Amino acid sequence: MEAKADVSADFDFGVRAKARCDALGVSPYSEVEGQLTRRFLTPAHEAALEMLTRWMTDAGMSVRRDAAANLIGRYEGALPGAKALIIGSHIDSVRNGGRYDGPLGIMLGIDVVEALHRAGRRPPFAVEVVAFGDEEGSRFPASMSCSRAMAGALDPAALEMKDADGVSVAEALTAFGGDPANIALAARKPEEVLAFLEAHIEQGPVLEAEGLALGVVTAIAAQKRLMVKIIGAAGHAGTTPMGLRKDPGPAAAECVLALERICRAGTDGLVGTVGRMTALPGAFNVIPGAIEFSMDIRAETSATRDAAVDAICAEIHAIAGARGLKAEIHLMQALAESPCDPSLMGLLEEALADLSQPPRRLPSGAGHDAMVMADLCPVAMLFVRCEGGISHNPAEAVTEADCALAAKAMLHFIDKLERRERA
Ligand code: HGY
Ligand code: MN
Ligand code: MN
Repeated sequence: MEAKADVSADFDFGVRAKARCDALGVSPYSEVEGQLTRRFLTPAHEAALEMLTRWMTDAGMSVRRDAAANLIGRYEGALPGAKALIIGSHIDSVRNGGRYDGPLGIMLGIDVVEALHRAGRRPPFAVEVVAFGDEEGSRFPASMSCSRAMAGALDPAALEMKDADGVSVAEALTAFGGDPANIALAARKPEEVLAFLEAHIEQGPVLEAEGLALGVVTAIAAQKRLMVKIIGAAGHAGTTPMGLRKDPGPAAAECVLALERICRAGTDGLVGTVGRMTALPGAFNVIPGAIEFSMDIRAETSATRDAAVDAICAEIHAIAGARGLKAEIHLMQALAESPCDPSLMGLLEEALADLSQPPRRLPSGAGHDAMVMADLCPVAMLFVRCEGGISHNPAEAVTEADCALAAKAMLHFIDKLERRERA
């Protein structure tokens, strides 16, 4: 059964979503020529919001920004001020990232609203499309600060976190036109929100391996981010005999191997990553005084995640101690596993069935704003196949056909949500 909205309108429903992600993949929507780096509260972020504002307005939405610099397009339902189905994802990227991780979910939301608008449809609920500014945490140490603000779950201390240039979130947000002092105003009331739907590339190989375009997410993995500092003694690289050094470098290498060994031996989808490592002061001819590195530990349950973190931290302290060094470990962020709403998953599966798509359920190893929005309302996630499962990499790719299918599935989902709400 075709969705009630006339999706044969004269725009490439869903296909345009991919083209718009591509359009935002270059400067001025990227901070770096020749690649996509769009971090929170940068001029590239501003340029992207200005373009999204135009596209949301053209689609029939009123558009506003909240105190956390979230961009929010609203398409009123049959009764003004009705509860909203929020469709959204993030507009920020990792450094030298892909074009679809985040933006695709926003552009598909805009296409879906435009299809409703062109068909003159007004569901019994409003539909909002949201572009969250900070999901990746690629500028400041913590991530998901924008969806946390909207869910009313942002720790005010996060506003004091500083980027590599020593600029705090609060300072950058103020300069961007946000309102850190009143960040609480960004929090939505549960009674205002019906549900949250996020369409996102799978960022993994399962759908492609099974020849499927779409999948229904069951739950999002638990994750912890930690910063480790192994402290030794800086020294002259030429005059200090090997036996007299307090070099944190080899110790850090042992720590990374310990992390790998513990995570390889784990179950429950346990994974661990050291994504950033810095030698201080960082000169050819200086034995580092300290080595700092990040740890990203994830698993399908918090229990497995925490057991691995504890084991890894114990080994780090033992390795440092055995070498007469000191280890400092700071927890930067903890996100519990987040199940998707069973009823919404069912509606998504029915939508896939309408399109003759198998109802493939799968967990998400990647974090998403949906895991934070689950504090506010029931959430659902639709996965879209991506080439080779590649993501956080400029080679990230999707097909127009899959994007068009995802948009149709979202529209069918809205039809079913409407039927449920009217029952
Ligand atoms: O790290 C993640 O899983 C997400 O891409 N921010
Ligand atoms: Mn993402
Ligand atoms: Mn990402």
